[in-house]
Amino acid sequence: MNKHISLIFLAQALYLSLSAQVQVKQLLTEGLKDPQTIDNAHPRFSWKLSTEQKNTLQSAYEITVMDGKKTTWTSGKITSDESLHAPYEGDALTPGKLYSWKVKVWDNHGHNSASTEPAYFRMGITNWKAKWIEPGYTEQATNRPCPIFKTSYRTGKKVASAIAYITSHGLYEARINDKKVGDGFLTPGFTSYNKRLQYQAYDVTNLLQSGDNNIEITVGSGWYRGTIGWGDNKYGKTLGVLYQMEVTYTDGTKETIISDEHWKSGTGKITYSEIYNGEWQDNRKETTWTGVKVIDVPLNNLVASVAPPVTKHQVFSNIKMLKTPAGENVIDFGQNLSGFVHFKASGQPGDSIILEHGEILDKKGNFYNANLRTAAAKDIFVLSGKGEEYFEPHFTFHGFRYVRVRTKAKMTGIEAVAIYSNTPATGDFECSNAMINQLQHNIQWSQVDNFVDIPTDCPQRDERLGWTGDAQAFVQTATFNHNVNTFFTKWLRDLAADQLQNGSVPYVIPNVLGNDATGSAGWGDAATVVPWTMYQVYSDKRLLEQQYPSMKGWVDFIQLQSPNNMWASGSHFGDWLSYKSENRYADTYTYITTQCYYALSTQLVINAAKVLGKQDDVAKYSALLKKIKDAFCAEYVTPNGRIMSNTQTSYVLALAFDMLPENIRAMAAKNLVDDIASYNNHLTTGFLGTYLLSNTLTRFGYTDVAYKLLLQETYPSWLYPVKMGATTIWERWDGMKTDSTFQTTDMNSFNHYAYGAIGDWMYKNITGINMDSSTTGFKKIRIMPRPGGNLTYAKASYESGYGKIGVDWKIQDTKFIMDVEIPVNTTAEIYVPGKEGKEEVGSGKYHYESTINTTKK
Ligand code: RAM
Repeated sequence: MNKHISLIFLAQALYLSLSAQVQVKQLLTEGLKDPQTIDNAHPRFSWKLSTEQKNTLQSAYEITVMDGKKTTWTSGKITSDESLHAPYEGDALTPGKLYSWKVKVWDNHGHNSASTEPAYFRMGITNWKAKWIEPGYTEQATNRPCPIFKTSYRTGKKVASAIAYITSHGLYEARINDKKVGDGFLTPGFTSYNKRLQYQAYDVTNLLQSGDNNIEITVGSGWYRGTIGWGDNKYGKTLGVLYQMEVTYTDGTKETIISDEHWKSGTGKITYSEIYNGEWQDNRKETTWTGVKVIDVPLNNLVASVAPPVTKHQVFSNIKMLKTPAGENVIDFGQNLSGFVHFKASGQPGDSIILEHGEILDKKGNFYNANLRTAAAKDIFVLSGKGEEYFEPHFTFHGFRYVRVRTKAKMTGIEAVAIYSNTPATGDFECSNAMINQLQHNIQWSQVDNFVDIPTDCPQRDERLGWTGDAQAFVQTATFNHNVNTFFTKWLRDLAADQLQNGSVPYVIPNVLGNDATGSAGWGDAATVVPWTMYQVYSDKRLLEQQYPSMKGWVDFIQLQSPNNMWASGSHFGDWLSYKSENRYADTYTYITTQCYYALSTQLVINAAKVLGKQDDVAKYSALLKKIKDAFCAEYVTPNGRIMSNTQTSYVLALAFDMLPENIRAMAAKNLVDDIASYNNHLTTGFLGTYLLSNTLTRFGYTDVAYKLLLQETYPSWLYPVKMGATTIWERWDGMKTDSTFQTTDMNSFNHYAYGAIGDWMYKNITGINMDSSTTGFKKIRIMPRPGGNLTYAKASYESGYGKIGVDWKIQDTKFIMDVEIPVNTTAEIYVPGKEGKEEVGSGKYHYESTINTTKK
């Protein structure tokens, strides 16, 4: 062997051994990368493994937590294949302290490796010294301008580290030396403020300088006192801030800067800002400063943030300028999004720029915003006239694709910016049908547009509330598209906080609609469905445990409403917005929906009780569940599986929640399919039936019918809005009719994720990404594609807690060709269409070919 060849050999051997070498990456603490506010005494650590070597499983791990160079705790070598949520089990961690951690793993091939980059986490604080401050001036009665609070802090020493802890009554934006602190918007977020007010922590070391430092915090009315849920001042009348900055100097000395009586307050350029109505800025305004009012508010509602903040995402700069038939200037950004428009402008002092936001053009092509109801969604900017000025709103967001502009000023650099919760994207889906791809695009967009700190129904009109029914219907799909574990952890804490004493769950969370707006079947069940989904998808057992009293509380509430085990009282939204025409309507009797959800939530409490080892509850709720189902069948079901109302939703709920005895399920499924056929292959389901419909059809052997519904292009169907040019999911199947007129102005959102819940079926069935239900977190994967609908290819990837699951199949003549990727530290069973049985595999990449029957169905 000559020298050259032997070098190549050596390099190859090195490559092989390196790529076979297991590596540890993506270290997360409580589901976040390097979080700054850990509120749990036992933070949990997760990591992913990577290696080119097939069939790799973790066999052991060792976590080490460090405080600087000092080891705080080490787990020791633990024999385990678990790489999600390993808890810290050392001594108490110090509030405010930054810790680092690393992990060493061993695999089943005898390799081991340690993480190369340490991960960090900082504990939240409990020792608040800061004082709540409010404006020292008397506020205007209406159109209240945004208060600004400021202080200046002087130091001659070199700063080694500075951490700012901030929260507010209202929404805050903090600036240090005129630089924005952090990249979050709408902070401190929307929670049930009186019970849980989040604070954020920021490492501001790099924003400080020696000498004078200006700290300035502007506060907007936001959800706290702005109009929300058809009223204002829901949480308080006056805005305020709480600021505490812990500074450590290079000489080791420390200083704490706090909000107190020495701060100043005033109003500035933001003369008005409201979430529904928009923001007004007047660049001619100067601030006159006065003192502040220190108020005595208990700090016991302060909690650390656990979810990612709302941040800026896609920027739309490729815009279309329209002159509408009405002669107005309208910008088309091409996508219905949540966020705002920013731009530069120059003109005369006092020139104004008025931007109004709308989702859709009317039949004639004119700007339309009547469906926003009372939400003005109007930003007004007034120029100082001094050179080029930049505008961007601070404390509002709009749901829009079109913007009507009125101005004399010259505008440049006009862009729309999408803002939403920074939940990591995890899923992608694509297939050979362009309309289905647009549907997937619309689902993805309606998800992010409505994940603006809380899961909302819609982002545009005077609503934007955390509707529980919408969230529970969509949550499973949401988990495919993004990692929403921490997002829902935050929201579930508010759900539990706002749950009534008797266990009833509000229609919306945070509850801004009052204690009478509670207790609807299919809505309140968010209390059980969401934590159970988080447990299944993310293996989040701690969350399940924390939510367990809330889950049980909801079922116990229902039980109180249900003499003889029948929930047949109260007012409920039922199968909201189901199909209605002049001659036919698909109304499902309300108390069929109540009884089915009573069973579902009871079942989920039983499931949770099993996981948590609560045997007494398992027995108790299992006995109850049997009675609920018996009562349902006695009252609503005939011996041959016909269910009262005879609607698609009545069958779907009964089948999906296992309400019927085994022997009549097939007959009930047949009735469902007959009903679909009687509508000429159209669905008629509303919010409750739709998200379960296709999965139920597949479960009972009717995937072909599910495909017919998916491919249906006429109303009511998923593709009808796509055909009408939708870029997001509509609230109603016929938000815009075939003649381009609108269904109604009253309640007609063009950006509502609820019907987007078909996404779950697409990932699970078209591409076949499933989990073996005996495991959680996709530890054991099941790949089971069900090609159909004349699709010639489909591919999806899903970033699970262990890593990427990928499926990519195509059909060539009678050949089915599929590539599959299974992440390290998981196993999978693969079902290949056209092949008998399944194949059990470990991690790695696999290629399959088979022959299938492609006769068109
Ligand atoms: C509407 C909302 C929401 C729905 C409720 C019942 O106001 O848009 O989607 O859950 O009604």
